[in-house]
Amino acid sequence: MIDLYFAATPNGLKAKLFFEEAQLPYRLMPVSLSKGEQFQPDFLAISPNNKIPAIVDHQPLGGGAPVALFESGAILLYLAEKISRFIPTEIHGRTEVLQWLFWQMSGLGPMAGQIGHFNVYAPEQVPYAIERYTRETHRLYGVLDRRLADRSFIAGEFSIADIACYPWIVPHEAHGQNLDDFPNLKRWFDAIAARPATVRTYEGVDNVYAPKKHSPLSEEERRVLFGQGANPVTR
Ligand SMILES: N[C@@H](CCC(=O)N[C@@H](CS)C(=O)NCC(=O)O)C(=O)O
Repeated sequence: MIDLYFAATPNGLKAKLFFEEAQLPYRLMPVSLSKGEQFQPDFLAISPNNKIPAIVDHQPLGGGAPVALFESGAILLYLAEKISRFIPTEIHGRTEVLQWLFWQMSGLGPMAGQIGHFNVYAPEQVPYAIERYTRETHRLYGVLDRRLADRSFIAGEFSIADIACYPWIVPHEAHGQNLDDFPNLKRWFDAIAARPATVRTYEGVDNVYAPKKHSPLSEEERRVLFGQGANPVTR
């Protein structure tokens, strides 16, 4: 069995989407980020960066002690290698998948995360930040749109590159992006959205970046989520 430490955010949903696609048994271990459960010592022992997702594989390949992992890209790669799916072994195909996985981890995720933050959570409008991250996210959506012009999936067959990117396109409205501007990306997005595993992954999941549906964060939640320094404050 594999434990998935989870909250319904784009990075958490990446890992859940993998399990659903692979139909690999997993145990969902909810972590309340607004309560600061990510700072509990038990969780930090698994995920020292105090972030979800994290997994504990109690039956790693080759046996031995359970394997604990944090960082969604490392998790996707670990799981893909464990079941020999969603990443080719052949060098060219494998390299393509890895490049796009790292592109998501270092570009799309962090930049879209910033515009999501400034559009949805920032207590006041910060025009410079909104302009900067909206543009950069627009650029990144454009990169993906061009990549998808002549293919169905991001890198060869359906892979962990698609699994990594999809949850980061779901909140496109919160990113200030219109998918009609990116027709290839939109075609891919609609196709991934229709996959049964995607439907299962998102069942009962609220749009994390839909502030109008959510009650506003309390001061305490805001402090836990966005006010951290080296010495964590929890509730
Ligand atoms: N690079 C990390 C980012 C993970 C991340 O940012 N997780 C967020 C939710 S999407 C989190 O756990 N935030 C809680 C916190 O920062 O205290 C990954 O891809 O796993």
